[in-house]
This record gives sequence, C-alpha cells and structure tokens, in this order.
Amino acid sequence: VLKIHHLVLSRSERIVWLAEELGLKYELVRHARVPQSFRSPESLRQISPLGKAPVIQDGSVTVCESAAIVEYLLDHYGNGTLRPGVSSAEFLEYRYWIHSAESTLMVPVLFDMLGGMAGLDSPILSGFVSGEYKTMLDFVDQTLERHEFVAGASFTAADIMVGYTLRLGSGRAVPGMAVHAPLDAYPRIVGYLDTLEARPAFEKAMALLAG
Ligand SMILES: N[C@@H](CCC(=O)N[C@@H](CS)C(=O)NCC(=O)O)C(=O)O
Repeated sequence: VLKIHHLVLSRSERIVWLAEELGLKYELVRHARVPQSFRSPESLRQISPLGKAPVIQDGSVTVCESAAIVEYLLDHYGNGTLRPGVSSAEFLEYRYWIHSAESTLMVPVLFDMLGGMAGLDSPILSGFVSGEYKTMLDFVDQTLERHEFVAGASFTAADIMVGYTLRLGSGRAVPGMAVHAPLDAYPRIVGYLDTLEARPAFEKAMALLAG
C-alpha cells in the first residue's frame, strides 16, 4: 500500500490532501518534529537522504519533493484528473505554478519565517521580504482575476501546491508562526484560500492530520 510520510505541521499536508482528492488508499506515517529545533526527526532520514517531508513509498519506489510526488501520483493514479492536458492552453500555467509554489513564491515565505524565528531585525531582510511578497502576491492576484484557480477555470493539483505556500505565508498552516504575507490587501486571494479550504478532501485531510 502507498505510504505517505507526514512531518507534523508541514508541506506533506499537500500530499494527504491530494490523496484524498484522488480517493487513494494509503497508509499515513506520522513523524513528530524535534521540539527544540522544529526540524525533522531521525526517522525521516531513514526514508530519504535529506530527511525532509513529504516523502512517499509506493512498493519499491521512494519519491521526495512535493511537486515530484504530486506529478508521480497523477501519473500513476490520476486517471487524467487534476491536471490539464499537455497540449491544452492551461498546461503551461499549471506547470508554472507547480514549480513556483516551491521556488519563487516560497522564497519570501521562507525568509519571513526564518527571519522571525531567528529574531532578526534587518532592513535588508524585511525590504526583500516585503518587496517579494508584493511582487508575488500581485501576480497571484492578477492570475486569479483572469480565472478562478491558478491554472484556469478548474481546480488542479497546482492549487494544492500554491495553496500550501499561501497558507504558510498567511499563518493559516502553522498557527502561531510569525509570518507576514499581507493578505488583507488581497481579498481575492483570501477568497481563493477559503474556497480551497472548503473542499471536502481538504477538510478530510486536515481532520485526519489533526487527529
Ligand atoms: N521543496 C521541498 C521542501 C522539503 C522541506 O523542506 N520540508 C520541510 C517540511 S515543511 C522539512 O522536512 N523540514 C524539516 C527539516 O528540514 O529538518 C518539498 O517541497 O518537498
């Protein structure tokens, strides 16, 4: 059976959410964070060389990296859902957002989070973070102005990828984490996150992870 390794309060919520969207049967393996460092425990290092979540095991195959796992699950169990066809107009946007969620869009969120955790008070850092938040949130907003989901009129796995990044930056994913994505200035993005969080598969995944 497919094993999803979940690190508590982490990106691996994406994979549980996707598995619920696809109605997959899977075993959830939870890994607690090390309390002092908030890093992953030794148990994850035994599954993947970097010791990072998410990671899945499907028979003899091990896959790491959120987006690589998403694409693997869609390749093998997607039956053509949650991803536009390669020759469709939406596909390039889909691919852009699948990648951006863990790269350009994630950059200000990570610097914001780590700056806060380290107690850094640096104008260079805060200027970078606020500038990148504005650039990226403006772009997400313009994208959502054109269509309801990031890759078009339909919900896709790119929304699962982007949704987590935005949830992390807005403080929704890790309660109590000092993060500052200025979502109040972007009601359309707030509405988008509310729509994503109202999906039955998201709610089921979150209930499972909270239990
Ligand atoms: N780009 C990678 C990031 C993986 C990553 O950094 N995961 C975090 C969880 S949110 C982690 O395992 N952190 C614990 C650690 O590195 O000790 C992905 O999307 O899978």
